[in-house]
Amino acid sequence: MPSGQPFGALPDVLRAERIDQVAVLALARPAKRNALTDEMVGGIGSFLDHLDPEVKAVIIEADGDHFCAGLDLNEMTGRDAISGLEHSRRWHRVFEQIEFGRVPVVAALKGAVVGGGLELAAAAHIRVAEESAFYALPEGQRGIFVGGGASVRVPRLIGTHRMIDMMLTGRRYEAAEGQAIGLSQYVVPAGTGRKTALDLARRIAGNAPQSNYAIVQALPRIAQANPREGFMMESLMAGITQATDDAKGRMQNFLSGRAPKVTDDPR
Ligand code: 1HE
Repeated sequence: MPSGQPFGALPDVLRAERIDQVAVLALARPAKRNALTDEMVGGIGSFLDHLDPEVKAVIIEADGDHFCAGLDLNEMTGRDAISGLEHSRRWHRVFEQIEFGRVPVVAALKGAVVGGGLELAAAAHIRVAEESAFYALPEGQRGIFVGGGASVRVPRLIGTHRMIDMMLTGRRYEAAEGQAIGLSQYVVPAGTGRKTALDLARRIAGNAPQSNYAIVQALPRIAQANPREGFMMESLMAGITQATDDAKGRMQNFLSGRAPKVTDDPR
């Protein structure tokens, strides 16, 4: 890996930095409301491919007032059906790297989280929304369909009926209502999204890697599995995680009074 490019070759519309065990990727195209070009989506994939093994959590945030205005519509006008299909599959590959990558991903949201921007956010594990955040799926108004995984991920968050309403009517959810229906886990005051995301990412980074791996890799699969296979997968992960020296040490720390109690809220 070239030393000057610890996160791979990123286009200038993405910016990456490392804060201890957390890698932060910023969408850096605020003049275009961080609308996603092919180059940006490829850059997100490259960033994830080049994560240092020391990195234990990732934050995706955005410059400017808006998280992301979705797909850059300029890049869509000339496509035929097959290149449109291939384009969608490329987004799927990169967003799958987010959802099923090595480390948990926290998205720090504000302003527009729309179209492909919501698809990107939905691939993250934790969404922190500033009060300015709003969500919409304007694909119906643009004459197209979602293509970055929303039809799979968004119904899991809010139910198919709400997504149908968003797409048919252009309904927009504001931050508080978005949190209430499951679009984000947190709503925080303006200007504090990055700090909250970093606090959460540091806590995630402090967990045992085997637990984080099981949570990110196994939990979503168990949730979609037939319960018989789900229970078996759960037992396998339970056995594997508790057999690690790391888990044994952590349990011993609690038993000898050296670990925080659940009553000690870390927030
Ligand atoms: C864009 C895009 C874009 C802004 N592609 N250029 N997404 C949408 O349909 C959402 C379209 N965007 C908007 O509704 C608004 O731009 C916002 C609500 C996000 C922000 O409004 P505002 O008033 O702050 O900014 P603006 O003046 O509308 O936009 C600033 C510039 O960004 C302007 O360019 P300029 O050269 O005139 O300054 C806009 O054209 C540009 N811009 N959004 C291209 N999306 C894998 S399938 C996914 C399918 C989708 O994501 S479809 C949904 C697309």
